[in-house]
Amino acid sequence: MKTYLVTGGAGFIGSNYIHYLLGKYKDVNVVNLDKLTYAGNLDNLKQVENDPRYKFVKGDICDEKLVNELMADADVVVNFAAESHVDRSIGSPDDFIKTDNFGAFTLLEAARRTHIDRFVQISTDEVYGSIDNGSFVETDPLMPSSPYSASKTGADRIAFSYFVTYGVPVLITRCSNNYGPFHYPEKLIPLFVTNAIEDKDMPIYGDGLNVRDWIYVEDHCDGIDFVLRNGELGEVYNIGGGNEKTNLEITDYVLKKLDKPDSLKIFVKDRPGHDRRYAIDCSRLKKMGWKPNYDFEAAMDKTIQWYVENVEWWKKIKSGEYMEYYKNQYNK
Ligand code: NAD
Ligand code: TDX
Repeated sequence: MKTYLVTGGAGFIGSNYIHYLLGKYKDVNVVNLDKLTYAGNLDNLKQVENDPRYKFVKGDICDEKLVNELMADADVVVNFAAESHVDRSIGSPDDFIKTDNFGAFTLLEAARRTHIDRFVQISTDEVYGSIDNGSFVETDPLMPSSPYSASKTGADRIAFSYFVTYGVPVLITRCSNNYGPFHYPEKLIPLFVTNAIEDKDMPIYGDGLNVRDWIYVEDHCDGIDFVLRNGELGEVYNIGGGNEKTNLEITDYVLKKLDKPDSLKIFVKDRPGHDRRYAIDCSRLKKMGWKPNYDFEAAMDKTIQWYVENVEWWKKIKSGEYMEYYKNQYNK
C-alpha cells in the first residue's frame, strides 16, 4: 500500500487526480493537504470523502511542522498546490511567490530529510514563455513572463536543484491548458461556459487570437501517473493535448454547443503582458509510449455537459468573494 501525499488536492486538477488515483488503483492511500484558498473546494471530493483510503488535512504547504509530519508517512508526493491564476498574479503576486516558491521549498526540504520514492513537481508549459512558431522541448530556455509563470519556474528549478544537490527523487511535468469538471470559473473555459449558460457576456481579452494548447484534465492525470511510473529521476516531461486553439475558436465552440447568440462575445482590454501562444513538443513522452486518449471535441462536449448538469456546483462559487474579484477585473 503506497501513501500519496497530494497537495492542492481540493483544486481543479488535484481533485481530478485524486478521483483518477482512487479509481485506478486499489492499493493506494491518499492524503490531501490543502489550505482551502478561494480555489480549494471540498465539494470536488464528495464522491471520495468516505473512502477509507482517503484523508483530508487542511493546512499550508509552507507550514514546516505539518509538512514534516505528513512527509514522514508518505511514499509519493505530487505537488499541485499553487496560486494558479495569471490575472490574479498580476494584481497581487505575493501569495504566488509564497506558495509556489516557499511552499515547494518547504515540501522539498521535508522530502530530503526522510525517505520517499517519488516527488512530482507539477509545473506548467507557461515556464517557457510565448512562442510564435514551432514548439518548446524540455531542454529549451525558460522565459516566463507573468508573476505566476515566474513563480512556477522558480518551483520547477528548485525541485531540480533538490534532485541534483540532495538526491531527492524529483520528476517535473510541464502541462498545457487543462479543461474539464471542477474547473474554477475564473479560467477561460469554465467562465465562458457558465456565463453563456446564464446569458452573460464572455469577455475576450485583446483580439482573441492568443493560442493555447488544450488537454482534457483526465489525460493530464494519466500523463502524471505515466511519468511517475516510467520517468527518469531528475527529468522534465512536457504533457500536451495537441489541440491548439485561439480563444475566439474556443468561444465560438461554446456558443455553438449551447446554442447562444454571438452578441455574448465582448472584446475587453488585454491582459498586461499577455502571452501570445503556448506550444510544447511532446515527442519525448510519445516515444516512451504515452499519448492523450481524449478527442478534443468529444471531451469539450463532455465538459460543457458537466457544467450544464452541475449548476449548483458553480452557482455556489459564483457569489461572494468571487463576484467581488470579477467586478474589479472587468470594471462592470
Ligand atoms: P487551482 O487553483 O484550481 O487549485 C490549487 C489548489 O491549491 C487549491 O485547492 C488551493 O486551495 C490549494 N492551495 C493554494 N495554496 C496552498 C497552500 N499554500 N498550501 C496548500 N494548498 C494550497 O489550480 P489547478 O488549475 O488545479 O492547478 C493545479 C496545479 O497544476 C498548479 O500547480 C498549476 O500551476 C498547475 N497547472 C495547471 C494548469 C491548468 O491548466 N489549470 C496547467 C498546467 C499546470
Ligand atoms: O475572461 C477571460 N478572457 C480571456 O480572453 C479569461 C479568464 C481568459 N482569457 C484568455 C487569456 C488566455 O489567453 O484565455 C486564455 C486562457 O486564459 P486562462 O484560462 O486564464 O489560462 P492561462 O492564462 O492560459 O493559464 C492556464 O494555463 C496554464 C492556467 O490558469 C495556469 O494555471 C496553467 O499553468
